[in-house]
Amino acid sequence: MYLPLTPDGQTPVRVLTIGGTDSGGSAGVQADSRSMALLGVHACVAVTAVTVQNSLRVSDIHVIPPQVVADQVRVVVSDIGIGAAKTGMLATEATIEAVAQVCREVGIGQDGSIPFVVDPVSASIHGDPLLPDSALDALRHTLIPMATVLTPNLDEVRLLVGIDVTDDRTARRAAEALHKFGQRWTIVKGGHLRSSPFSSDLLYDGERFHELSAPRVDTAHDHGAGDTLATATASALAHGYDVPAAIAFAKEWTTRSLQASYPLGAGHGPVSALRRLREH
Ligand code: PXL
Repeated sequence: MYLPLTPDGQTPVRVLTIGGTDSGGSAGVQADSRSMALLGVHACVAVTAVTVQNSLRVSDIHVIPPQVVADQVRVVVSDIGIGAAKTGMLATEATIEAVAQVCREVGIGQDGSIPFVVDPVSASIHGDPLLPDSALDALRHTLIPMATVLTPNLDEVRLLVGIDVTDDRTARRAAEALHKFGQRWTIVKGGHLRSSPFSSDLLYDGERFHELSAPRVDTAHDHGAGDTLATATASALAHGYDVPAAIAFAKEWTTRSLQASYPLGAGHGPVSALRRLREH
């Protein structure tokens, strides 16, 4: 259930998150860093955008210049070294292109040696856009093909391939359509299919389907759930897990974080990695 912990005084596994901040502390690089800390992983962070956000809405976005995003990635990889990287909110087409370029340069992704989880974040939990539709093509054709794992939710599946997933058959069709972008593994996350008593994620490597199912956790406080799954996957990959094992680990970690979710402000509360502190 847990990733191996590094003894005191030794350098732990490092994972780089490339994404936006959430001033409310529920999603984005804050959620990623918190999950990583509680997984025993050292979080490195390349910020793409600052969101002005609370539990109710995203009211403003300040985009970091793409070159500054790329420089954060470059200096971290060249000095600190990382075992995996993940992306979340990328904010603009220019940032997607800069991230793809620097990742290629430093060996992140399928053509390099560093596993790469691409979470194609397009909107906040409140429905506020975090990526313009005009940037979708850059995501489809520039960044996603570099991914070791692509982790869209059902809204992102609809945006990327225009398929409305309502059952197992349409989930398989979507996985096949998404897989044509060229990434190594595709997951279609079923967590948003609220008509189902299960949260079933479908994994596809171009040949075989694997299904991972967990009982649906009935909570209104699921902010950061997608970030948590992608982060836990990247953290397990950094420890050398293969992709199906990393996703199985991440699914269990996310389910437990959903079970421990808590209210925050007047809107959506976050999933909680903090519950790890009560476990031994
Ligand atoms: O959960 C996806 C996500 C990622 N990154 C940022 C966000 C959100 C959702 O709200 O705000 C910055």
